[in-house]
Amino acid sequence: MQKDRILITSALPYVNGIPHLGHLAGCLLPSDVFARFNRLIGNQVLYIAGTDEHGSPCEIGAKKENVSVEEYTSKYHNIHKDIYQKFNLSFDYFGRTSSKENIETTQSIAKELFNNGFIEQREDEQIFSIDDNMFLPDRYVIGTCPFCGADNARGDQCENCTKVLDPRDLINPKSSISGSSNLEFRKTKHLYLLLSKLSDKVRSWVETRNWNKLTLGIAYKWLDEGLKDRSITRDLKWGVPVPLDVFPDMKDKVFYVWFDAPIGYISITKELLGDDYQSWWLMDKGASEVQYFQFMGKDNVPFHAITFPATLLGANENYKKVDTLKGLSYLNFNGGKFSKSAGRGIFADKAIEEFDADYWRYWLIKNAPETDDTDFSFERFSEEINKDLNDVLGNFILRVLKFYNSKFSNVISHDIIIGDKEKQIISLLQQKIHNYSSFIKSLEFRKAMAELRSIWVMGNEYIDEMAPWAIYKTDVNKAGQILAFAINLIRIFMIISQPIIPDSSLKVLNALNTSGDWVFDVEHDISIINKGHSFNVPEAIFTKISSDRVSELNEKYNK
Ligand code: B3M
Ligand code: ZN
Repeated sequence: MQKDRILITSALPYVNGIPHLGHLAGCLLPSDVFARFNRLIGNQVLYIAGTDEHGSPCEIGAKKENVSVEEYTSKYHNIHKDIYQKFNLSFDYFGRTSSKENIETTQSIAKELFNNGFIEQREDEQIFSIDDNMFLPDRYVIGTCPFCGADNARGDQCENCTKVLDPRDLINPKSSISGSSNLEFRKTKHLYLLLSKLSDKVRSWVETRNWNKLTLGIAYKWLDEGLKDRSITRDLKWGVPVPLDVFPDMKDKVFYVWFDAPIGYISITKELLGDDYQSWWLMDKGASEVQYFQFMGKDNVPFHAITFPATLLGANENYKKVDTLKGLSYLNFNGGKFSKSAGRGIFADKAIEEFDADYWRYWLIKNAPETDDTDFSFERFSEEINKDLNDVLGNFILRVLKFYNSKFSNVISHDIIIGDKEKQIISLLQQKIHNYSSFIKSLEFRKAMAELRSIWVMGNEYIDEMAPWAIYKTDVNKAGQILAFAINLIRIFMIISQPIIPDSSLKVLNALNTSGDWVFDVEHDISIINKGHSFNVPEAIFTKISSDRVSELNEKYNK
């Protein structure tokens, strides 16, 4: 079989602060399921992510913690990495955008853009805070909103009325860093990416994209409104320095974080593969064969559908660009936003202390915020974990294995007999596994999960209908055959569940002394475990979440 080459990137989470469940649900987990699935069916996968480490929030975070920015970003990079490992995210590499590879790659792409005439230097006026001794990024200027009168509107946007603002619009502006209103306009030079000049190139490229309606809608909205030239540098110390050999009067400037962050996808690949990165990223070096999937929160879509492709198109047409783009909505907590300051919501480091990764993975993928925001509550979480993982899946597995082991032994001594009922199950299962795979391939995770759950349900229906417990009293051999067939169902169920609940699947597959290779042909796979094959009965696979526990959790995380 011809292997596909699949490149997968997950939006790079900002390094400042601890990730919450929303970050996992709305980007990282779906990308991991997709990566695991593709590996499972035999494709060649490269799955890349990392932390987005530049921008003023890191400078400010470091100041608050009284450490250097390097120490600060390293500390949080490690926290992110550790948490994602605990959630079993299977990145081939988890890098960082502050790496030397990213600095080099960003600088060289900027040079290419400049040489091709797509970068220009312009002089601007910008707010300088005399007491902070720095130029203030727009969102660090706060004041009264001229539209709705809310205090504390930010210079880029008013959160109250959502109007997009210019810091000049604010009434009584002050610095959100020091609170000082000792501000003035100062002239400063910046590099502009000439998106207006790149617009036709981007449009022709977008026209070749086989994207969904939503993504195309966003892309054309931007294109139709006209792409505006964007400043891609900032007056900050922390960031990718502007290369002075090409831009000699740009001392003490760094690139804007959104300019260097997506270039991180390329540089993180370089860090992992060295020169072999080319076969994934350069069209004439093999990347034309690659299918590239990007996962991100919906607010990141314009950057991935327009500005990053524009950057690459302007630098060198030979760069691989995204084929399929999956933008996801948000996860809410009990109807509101996750908020650290308000003590609302559970953050990823705590979540994984409360429950095993598979519980979270199952729930968050089943309820992936695909079309709408998803609302998390411990009530819904426990209800679905108890029903689906315990009653449907876990119970089926344990009932069958325990019964066989106690009435016969842990070595199979029956043939796999395919009667009418079994025939029916085989063909339905074949169909459903096909549907499940198609849904994952088309990134429809909720539909895939509904299919998976309905596959699990087939196990219980089979033994309820065949009633080996009752038959055992009159026909011991027949009861054994039914159970032996059911044991093969368990094997198939766990093989296909691996991308979602890898730990539990592996535990059961190990107990069955069987491999986790993908099922191509149910008719063949259904008798892999046959006479002479031994198994162990695993201890409880999942544990129910009691209503007392739910109250405790609400007490703890929803003050
Ligand atoms: N760090 C935004 C976010 O975490 C941003 C994504 C960068 S992707 C190159 O939502
Ligand atoms: Zn407002």
